[in-house]
Amino acid sequence: MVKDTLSTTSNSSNTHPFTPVEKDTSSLFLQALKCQPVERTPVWLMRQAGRYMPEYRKLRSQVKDFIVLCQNPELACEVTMMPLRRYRLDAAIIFSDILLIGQAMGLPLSFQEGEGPVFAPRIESLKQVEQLETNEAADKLSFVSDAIKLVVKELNNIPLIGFCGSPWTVATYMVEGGTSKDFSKIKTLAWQQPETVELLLDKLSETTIKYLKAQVKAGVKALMIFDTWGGILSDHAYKRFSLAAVQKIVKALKADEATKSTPIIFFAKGKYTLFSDLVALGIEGLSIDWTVDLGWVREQVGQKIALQGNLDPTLLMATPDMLQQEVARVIQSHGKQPGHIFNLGHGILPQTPPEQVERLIEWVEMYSLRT
Ligand code: 1CP
Repeated sequence: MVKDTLSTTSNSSNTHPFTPVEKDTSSLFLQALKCQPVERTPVWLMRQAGRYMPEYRKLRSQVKDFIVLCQNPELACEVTMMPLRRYRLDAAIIFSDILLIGQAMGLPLSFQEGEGPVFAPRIESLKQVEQLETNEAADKLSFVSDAIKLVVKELNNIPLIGFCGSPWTVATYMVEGGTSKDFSKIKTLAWQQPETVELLLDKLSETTIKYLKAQVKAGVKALMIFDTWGGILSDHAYKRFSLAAVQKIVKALKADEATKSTPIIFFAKGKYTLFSDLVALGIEGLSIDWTVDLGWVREQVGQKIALQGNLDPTLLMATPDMLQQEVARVIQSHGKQPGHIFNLGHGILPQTPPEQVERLIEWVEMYSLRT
């Protein structure tokens, strides 16, 4: 039924058959990221390896400590591959976490059952920030490079995405001590001692640049910067505390021969008032949450930057009919021009039924518009 109502614009299988067996689709993700025409919309999902998968839960019941899982290249490779074995996805993302960098810089991190990440002690003073390590910190994350090398061998041409958190987003966890509801600790520190927060952001930026360069050297084909919590700041504060650090990272990567051609996707969750600044970063893609219409975003950003997104992750708990309609709506909202990578507007939720992911991927293929 959904298909009928949309048949004038949908790329239904009888008009443009997609035959994965005959065609090499390995570079669809990178082509779309370069805003080149593609025969169908590529798809991958934020947090595609995670607790919604029975095989992941089984491994997690054996390896109780999440950090141990990330630090073991063989296990991290195995988890990265789990969704690729189950679904026909167009990209993989290395299994790791944005917070490990804080630990590498010397702030003890743990992940507690039901509680999420915990930094203890949390950052409260300039002195603590001064003591954070930057010289060797990126080297302490070499297990991520080792895992990348293993995954690249297994992936067979499917592009692997490397990632980091934005310095601001990582700093929120280091100052709050973990997940926060109102971010009052980091905001208070920023208003009372902006130089302390800025030093922390500088140190995180410096380490992140080295860390991302190492990921590219190890074999990732694209990079993603997650700024999950930039949206809690006013535009003015965002430019100072989040955007400036991301700018520094992008500038350093684009100035280096070894990394300048690796495309970068930026997830500035909930920050849709500063599109011209986001585009001016000189990145290749923007990841968009579900609160805005992709077609509207496309009008704001022009044709030269790819858009990734933006299905509400809770729609994976909807009825199949509703999910189907919404997949079609997202694709049609972006429209026929090149540069759309289908994804969720945020990470997949642990309660997601795995068979809904299978349906989603099938429907992305069915409703894809040839660009
Ligand atoms: O098994 C478990 O209990 C751990 C759950 C888990 C997983 C699967 C955590 C703890 N991290 C991860 C992996 C992860 N984290 C990936 C892997 C690759 C993939 O996408 O498959 C990525 C890209 C992240 C990124 C990440 N971690 C972000 C940015 C994206 C986002 O979702 O907003 C953030 C904010 C984190 C912090 C973090 N790590 C883990 C949790 C539960 C959280 C979020 C805590 C919070 O809600 O504040």
